[in-house]
Amino acid sequence: IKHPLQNKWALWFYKNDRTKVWTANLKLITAFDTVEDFWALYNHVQKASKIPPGCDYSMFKDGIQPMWEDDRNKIGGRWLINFDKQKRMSQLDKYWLETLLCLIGEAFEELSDDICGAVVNIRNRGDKLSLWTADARRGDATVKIGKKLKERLCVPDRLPIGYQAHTDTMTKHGSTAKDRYRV
Ligand code: M7G
Repeated sequence: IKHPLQNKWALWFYKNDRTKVWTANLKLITAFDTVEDFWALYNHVQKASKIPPGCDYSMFKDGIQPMWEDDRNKIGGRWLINFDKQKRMSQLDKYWLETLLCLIGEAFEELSDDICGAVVNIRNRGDKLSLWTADARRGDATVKIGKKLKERLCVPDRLPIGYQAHTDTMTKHGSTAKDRYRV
């Protein structure tokens, strides 16, 4: 018998095909709800550092699409960690795996219901990792989640990370949206 997870999760791939609209490039790889099936999937797919620039992986609770428009994301936001260009080879895969383990291992405990999923964006101008939560107005819960994420990823205290509401991100063109919270 396999070891059940508390939640069922789905892994998604965003393929950078500029001839299509953003949503059409988003593909569900598979959903899983056991520890064994997570590792089978993780070991089967390319490491984040090896997928082409412009592509993303997302892992979200089953039933939540990894986009701003989903009902469970639309009033939410994300904790965002930016990586220096040279960190892709040395660090990115380790951070992404630890983020996945935080999700399936329910590291956010009683705040689990606030968690929607996580995304890694492979970008030549600097890779990004983000943890998406359900409600950007929930300040205390959001800050607790951000602190826990930093702790689990061993992000040094001197490096603050920011949280942006999706409504701010989607209306911002060019430069980055303002931070609602910082830890
Ligand atoms: P990105 O891929 O999150 O970051 O957003 P990047 O700028 O580092 O590449 C790039 C563009 O993808 C956005 O400006 C949107 O046009 C589109 N996009 C990204 N996300 C997360 C969404 C989404 O959730 N929904 C829709 N409709 N478009 C999105």
